Amino acid sequence: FELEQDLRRAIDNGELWLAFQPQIDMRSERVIGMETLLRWTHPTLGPVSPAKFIPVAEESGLILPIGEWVLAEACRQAARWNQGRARPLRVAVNVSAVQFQRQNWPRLVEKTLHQTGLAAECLELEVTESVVMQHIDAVAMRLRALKALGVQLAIDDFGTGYSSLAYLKRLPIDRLKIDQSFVRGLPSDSGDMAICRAIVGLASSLGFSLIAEGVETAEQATCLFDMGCCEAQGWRYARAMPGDEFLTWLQARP
Ligand code: G
Ligand code: G
Ligand code: MN
Ligand code: NA
Repeated sequence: FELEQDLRRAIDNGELWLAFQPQIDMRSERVIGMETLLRWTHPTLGPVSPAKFIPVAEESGLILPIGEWVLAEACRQAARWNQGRARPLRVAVNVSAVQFQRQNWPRLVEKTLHQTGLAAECLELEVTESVVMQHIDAVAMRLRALKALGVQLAIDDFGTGYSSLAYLKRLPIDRLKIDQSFVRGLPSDSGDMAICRAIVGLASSLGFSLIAEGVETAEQATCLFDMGCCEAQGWRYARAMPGDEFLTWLQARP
């Protein structure tokens, strides 16, 4: 409860901030975008892990105002970074089940794109399998409304939930994010190899793009690339960084 009280004040106090983790096209080694990751620096506790405060935010409903702020701030930053860029960056934002169920996301996204000037195709929303596999008809309708705005849709932590494949292929999903738990054991763990191959095969036959998360080593990157997964994010390339650091990092690349 104390954490909840503190979180309530965190937005106004400017204690929440965004970190951006680069996403890389492994073929060209170019940066193609970034995932937005929420951070909280508590005045006395210091950094509080999202694994700890996101559940508190979801249970208390605070994730709704916080999530609106994240979306607006991420779009605002991305729109600024994209000014004058030949290849605009894509910014990915995490949307939890509570947010998706309790807010009109198509309307919120439309408003935010309008206010920030970010091109719709430069915004990607990450939802989890649990979001898309609950209240299937209502969710499908919302996803189609979002897709109609021109944004991109990704399924986060893919492979850790319970997706109905028959249903998945009917949803307007652009990209699957291979969960980092399956990337960890590449290439030595035969189970992880099999799972990653299966996800790549599924994406290829159903027409989804792919990105692998948690890529830490050159071996993991090569392995994924050879399987047919061309995009990656992870410590092999860069950690999540505050906006100004991200921009410096970006400008230092060829
Ligand atoms: O970087 P990492 O420890 O920061 O992220 C932990 C988890 O918190 C991730 O699984 C991610 O999905 C979630 N998360 C990070 N930022 C946000 C956010 O802005 N909104 C929501 N709903 N979840 C987030
Ligand atoms: O949205 P999601 O739950 O997938 O958030 C990604 C999480 O993974 C964040 O907590 C982020 O800090 C973490 N992360 C990003 N890259 C790496 C990596 O290469 N290795 C590990 N172990 N964690 C990572
Ligand atoms: Mn994510
Ligand atoms: Na993830």
